[in-house]
Formats: sequence, structure tokens, C-alpha cells
Amino acid sequence: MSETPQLDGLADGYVPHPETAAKRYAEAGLFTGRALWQIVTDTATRLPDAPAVTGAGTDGHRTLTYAELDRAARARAAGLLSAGLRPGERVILQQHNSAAFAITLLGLLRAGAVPVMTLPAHRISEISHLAACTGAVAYVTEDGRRGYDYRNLATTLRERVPGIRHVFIDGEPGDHLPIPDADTADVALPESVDPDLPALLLVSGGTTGLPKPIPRTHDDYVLNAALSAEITQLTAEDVYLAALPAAHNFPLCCPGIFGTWTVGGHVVFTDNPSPDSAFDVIEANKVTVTALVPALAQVWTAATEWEPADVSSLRVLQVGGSKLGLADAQALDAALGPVTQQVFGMAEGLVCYTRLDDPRELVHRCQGAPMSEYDEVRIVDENGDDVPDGEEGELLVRGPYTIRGYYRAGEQAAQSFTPDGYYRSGDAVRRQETGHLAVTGRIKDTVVRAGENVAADDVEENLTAHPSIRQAAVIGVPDADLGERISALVVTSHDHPPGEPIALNDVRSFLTDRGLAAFKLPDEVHIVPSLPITAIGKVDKKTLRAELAKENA
Ligand code: OOB
Repeated sequence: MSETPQLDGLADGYVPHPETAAKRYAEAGLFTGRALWQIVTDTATRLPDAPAVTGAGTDGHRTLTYAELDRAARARAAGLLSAGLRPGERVILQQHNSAAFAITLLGLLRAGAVPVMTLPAHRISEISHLAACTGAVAYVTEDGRRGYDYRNLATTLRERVPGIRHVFIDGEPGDHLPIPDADTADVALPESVDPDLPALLLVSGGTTGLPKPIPRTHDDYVLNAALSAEITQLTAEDVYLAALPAAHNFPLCCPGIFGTWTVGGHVVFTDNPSPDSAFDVIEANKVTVTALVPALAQVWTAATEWEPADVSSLRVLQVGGSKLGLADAQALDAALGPVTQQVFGMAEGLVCYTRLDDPRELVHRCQGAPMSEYDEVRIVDENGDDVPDGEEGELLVRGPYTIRGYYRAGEQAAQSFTPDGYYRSGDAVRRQETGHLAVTGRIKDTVVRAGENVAADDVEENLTAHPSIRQAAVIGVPDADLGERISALVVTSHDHPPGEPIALNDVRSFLTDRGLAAFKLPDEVHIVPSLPITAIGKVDKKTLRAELAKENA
């Protein structure tokens, strides 16, 4: 390790790669020792006048070139250091998609601080938990411009987490301080980093309990960006639209924002991913690549029917975060051309992509293959033994950009790793002969009905094939006779007449015709206006179960 000045306890509670593995990755040229912020400084040297970022509508920032972005980031770093922030300190970052987000993120990195990448939808319970557990000293956020006043959250956070010394607000600061900028001539910025220490902390998308901080190092995140950019064949000509919340691993680095900056492309932000707004942004900026969760991809597919904007500049539309059903994948390609790329990733590391030259049939039917040949993937049964290709098992993974432990997250979180360092994803997958993985569900997301294990995902995928059903969530409800009964909550499709019920018998015979076994058929079907979603837009089963339990109490 290099002689980095004491980094405020950053290394405490961080689990690095074992030395032999780190050495192997370095020798293979995977780890380059660059700081994450060097992605931008290097591109600024090569292409100073190329557009780097364009902000969203309410942002107030025009397009910044790489030279301008680099300068703005250094000024912000200088401002933050002058305000008393020290290298290695953790800082909660929570901003909507905007050029200001990009400048603050790079400013924090450039100052050697370690941003904790929270999403705009997080509230005091997640923010205070993450602040306390990471030992954060500052909270950087924005005013109430976008419908929620983060300044109030900041005030409560200071009361609850005394370690928070600073609050900086983008926009009207209210009782707090504005985000500081300063002249870089007056403040020395750290020139180097320890590349095997965390550059930033991602937040787990967890559907159980509170989110856990995920330490991503300079070396691993620079690699993640570069490999992802290569697989998506990004060049300086590409325009990436950050439509999902930018602090999430998918839009941030798969290839997302950092991947686009790696090759000198242009990142356009929007904080409104609905088609009526996003399609205009695509047309105006000639966007070539973007990333969506499946629920949004469905909405975009439908909107091509009526939105007048020309979105033919899109060459890759990435979909991931939860399972994209076969019919939805086909419909997406039919609406927009052969542009869909499935992405199966996790903030903890492993990212799988379908490749741009994969046959469309394969792209529609699987979630992708690991991005690096150094990814070690095992698919195991409940005893931890490898299953043959084609059979379902839990995905375990270790590799150059997959973490070896959560950051300061305690004993229980350590259970997520095997003794030999594999991350237990909790995802049920099947490996095809081509090496591509098909995600079949979450290993624990099952209903145990009359002693039979029913995978929720299997029933959900079949339900969404029903012409009247757009989205479905299957939940086990405690039942005196069956142990659990299968409850299906469904959102109706646009063609279904509003207010008209969906008959249970009709659904059951539809599923039976599709070949679903009798013990997997729902015992009840409820139409709901929408399903609760997580901060990134995945169906939130934890909330759904709690709501259902309350109703049944
Ligand atoms: C991405 O990251 P996270 O950390 O929010 O969530 C990871 C989990 C995975 O373990 C899996 O359960 C699920 O989300 N997931 C998918 C999926 N992509 C993620 N399940 C089925 N099909 C997919 N395509 O969600 C994430 C990170 C980087 C890139 C893309 C997604």
C-alpha cells in the first residue's frame, strides 16, 4: 500500500482482496492504480473541448466541456477542503440527476473524500442509518426545488447523527450552508490516492432490512467503467442519457456516467424518465445509449405508439435491475428496433451483459454473460455443491470488481460471503451452454403452499403473459389450511377496461393452458393500481408483504 496520509479511518471495516488476488489482477493489467477522478482529468487532457455533461431542465447548468467540468470539480474540491472536509472522510451525497450532481461527485472524489451514493428517494431512516454506519461527517444535498425539501431531512439528520459536522445545500441553503467552491490556487488538492481503498460507497438495493454500504475501490470502479464501455462499444461519439437515479451502479458505471467519461462521450442528465419528457431529451441531444428498469422499459415501449419525438438515435437501450420478461423484451425490440441489451448486475460487483452481436433470440431470453473473464461464477445447490449447466442454483461470485465484504456492516452481513470469499447473491440462475445466465428468481422469494415450494418469479412471468395483466407480484399469505396461499397482485394492462374485475378462474385456466403446474396456481388475484417500488424502481416486496400483513391482521 502506498504512503497515503492517514485517511480518517477509511480502512477500518473495509475488507480488501487478499494479496494474492490483488497481485494477480494487477499483473493481468486489470488494476491500473488510477484514481477514479482521473477518468475525467485524462479525458480533459485529450478532449478538452468535447461536451462532458448537460444538466436536466431545472438544473440551471448549460453544457460543460471536459475542461470546464474538470475545472468546476477542482473548484468544488478546493471549496470542500477549505470548509474543513478531510481526505478519507465519508460524505452522504444525495442529489437528483443534474450537472450539479456530477460536479459535486467529482469534487468530493477530487478532495479525496468518499461519497456515500444515496438515491433521491431515500429518507431519514436510510440516510441516518448510512450516515451512522459509515461514520459520515457531512451531508451534501439540495433544496426543495424538486418536490421534497431535503433541508428538513438535513436538520433531522444533524439531530440524530451527531457525527454530521457539515451540511451543504445545492440551491437555496435555508438554515444550512451552500455547497462551497474555492480558488484552486489557494488550496492544495491531494494528487494521488490509494487505489485499493474505497473511492465511493454504493448502497445495496436490498429488499430485506436497511441498505448496506458497498465499498468500491478506485481500481475496481475504473475497471468496471472501462470493461462496460468496451462491451457496449462506447466511443467519444456516444451520448448517454442518465435517466435512472444517477447514484445507482447501473447508470453510474455500467457503463453509464463513468463509462461514457472514460471514452470521452457526452452525459446528458434528466430527472424525469417518463417518455413524454425523456423522448424530447433524446431527440434534442441525439442520445445513443440509456438504461432503464423493466417497468420503465414497458412504459417506453407503449409510448412509442403516441409520443411524436424521434428516438431513432438510440442504438443501445439497456434494461436491468429486475427481470425483463420475454414478451416485454420482444415488444421493446419491435417498438424501437434491435436495441435492447439485458444487464444483470449488482452494486456488490458482478455485471452481466448480453453482447451487441448476440442473436436477438438469446438477448430476449437471458440476462447476459459476466463482463470479465476473471469473474469466477459458481451456481450451487442448497448444500453449496455446483449444479450442472442448465440447472437452477444460487449464484455465487468473486472477481476483480466484486467486493469481499460490506463496509462496517456487522456480523450478519458477513454471512453474505463464503469463507473463500464468494459473494452469495441470493439470486437463482441457470447457466446456458453459451455461458449466458438466465435469472429465475430470488432463492428466498418462494411461497410454501401445502408443503410445495413455488418460486414467485415463475408465476409472475406467466401472469404477465396474460393480455389483461401488465405487472404482477406473487406473495405468500399465511393460511390455516395451506400454510401459505398464493396471492397475486396485478396491475392491469392499458387495454383492460378500467374497473372491470379479472376472474380468478380465468387466470387459473390461462396459466394452466400455458403449462403451469396446478400447485403453482394463485389462490387469489387482486387488482391494484400500482405496485410499491424501491428507490431505483424495482417492485418492493418487503413493503408489499408488510401492507398485506396489515390488511390481514
Ligand atoms: C442492480 O443492482 P442492485 O444492487 O440494485 O440490485 C442487484 C439485484 C441482483 O442481485 C438481482 O436480484 C436483481 O437486482 N437484478 C436482476 C437483474 N439485474 C439486477 N434480476 C433479474 N434480471 C436482471 N437483469 O440492479 C444493477 C447493477 C448494475 C447493473 C444493472 C443492475
